[in-house]
Amino acid sequence: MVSATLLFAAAIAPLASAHFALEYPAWRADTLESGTNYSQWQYPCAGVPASTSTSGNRTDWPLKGGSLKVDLHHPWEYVFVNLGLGSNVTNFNYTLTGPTFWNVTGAGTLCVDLPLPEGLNPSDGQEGSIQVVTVGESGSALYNCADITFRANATALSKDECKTDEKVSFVQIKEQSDNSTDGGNSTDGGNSTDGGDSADDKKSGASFVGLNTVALTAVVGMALSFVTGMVL
Ligand SMILES: *[C@@H]1O[C@H](CO)[C@@H](O)[C@H](O)[C@H]1NC(C)=O
Ligand SMILES: *[C@@H]1O[C@H](CO)[C@@H](O)[C@H](O)[C@H]1NC(C)=O
Ligand SMILES: *[C@@H]1O[C@H](CO)[C@@H](O)[C@H](O)[C@H]1NC(C)=O
Ligand SMILES: *[C@@H]1O[C@H](CO)[C@@H](O)[C@H](O)[C@H]1NC(C)=O
Ligand SMILES: *[C@@H]1O[C@H](CO)[C@@H](O)[C@H](O)[C@H]1NC(C)=O
Ligand SMILES: *[C@@H]1O[C@H](CO)[C@@H](O)[C@H](O)[C@H]1NC(C)=O
Ligand SMILES: *[C@@H]1O[C@H](CO)[C@@H](O)[C@H](O)[C@H]1NC(C)=O
Ligand SMILES: *[C@@H]1O[C@H](CO)[C@@H](O)[C@H](O)[C@H]1NC(C)=O
Ligand SMILES: *[C@@H]1O[C@H](CO)[C@@H](O)[C@H](O)[C@H]1NC(C)=O
Ligand SMILES: [Cu+2]
Repeated sequence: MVSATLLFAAAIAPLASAHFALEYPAWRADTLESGTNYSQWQYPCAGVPASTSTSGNRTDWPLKGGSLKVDLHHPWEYVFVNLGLGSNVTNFNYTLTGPTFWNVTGAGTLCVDLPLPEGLNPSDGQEGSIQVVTVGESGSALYNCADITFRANATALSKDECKTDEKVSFVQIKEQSDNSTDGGNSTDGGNSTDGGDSADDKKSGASFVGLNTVALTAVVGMALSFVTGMVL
């Protein structure tokens, strides 16, 4: 006889394994660990409070932007990386995946150097938090945050430390700049930058936080598709 608890456990296990890890900068806490009340489903930072001088992780990050390393577990997902300034951030109002967000294909490690949006010039010692959001096909979202201190003496990860798995790549989702009905009329050469070095788009770093929020509203109902997807 199969108990309800067992069924529940069986359903939860693939869910947990499908979540993602933020490897660098160090996340606020290991939100994949069992026995905590953290949940990656929870906006804005999986229920993990910001680090303080006595608790949590805060990583020195270069003044012009630094490395980001995530471990993704899905065949593909959309990824948003947002930044907020302050020591206890509530407003993640800069995007580091500008002007939009990425479509990442392949499960595994993705490591990129992310420049700050133009015009954002934090000072040495300025604190902030990075929020990484992944959105699945159904629109449900997962969150992890890392706290940072901008430092003049901080450096990006070395090439050895920052490697993207061969099977992992991403494309920038195109900005919907105009109205022209969306039917394959791509006269603008829109070849989205691919993998590797971060997009040096001079596109104003316009904030797509709004779009982000829209995409993240429907946080329901994904569990089942995950479960079936991962179990079968
Ligand atoms: C800090 O980062 C480490 C390494 O990523 C992680 O294992 C730990 O859970 C994080 N949080 C705390 C509070 O140490
Ligand atoms: C999780 O929350 C419950 C209910 O608020 C609390 O009793 C428990 O101690 C919390 N567990 C941890 C690991 O914080
Ligand atoms: C950070 O902000 C949250 C929400 O506004 C608040 O509950 C928490 O106490 C703050 N933490 C610190 C260390 O100030
Ligand atoms: C982001 O929010 C901070 C404070 O919450 C504010 O000072 C800053 O001007 C905002 N920046 C943008 C680009 O909205
Ligand atoms: C994102 O990539 C996945 C798999 O590579 C694909 O199925 C999906 O259609 C892509 N989404 C967009 C908007 O390009
Ligand atoms: C960078 O500067 C900060 C503050 O002055 C210091 O705490 C830290 O150890 C320095 N880091 C390196 C790598 O020199
Ligand atoms: C987009 O389409 C709407 C409705 O058709 C129109 O009112 C608006 O002016 C258009 N905007 C641009 C930039 O073409
Ligand atoms: C593509 O766009 C141009 C300029 O707006 C228009 O003249 C042309 O008819 C469009 N072609 C198709 C196939 O929609
Ligand atoms: C994108 O770039 C690649 C390599 O430069 C090229 O082979 C491909 O045809 C381009 N695609 C489009 C839609 O321009
Ligand atoms: Cu998942």
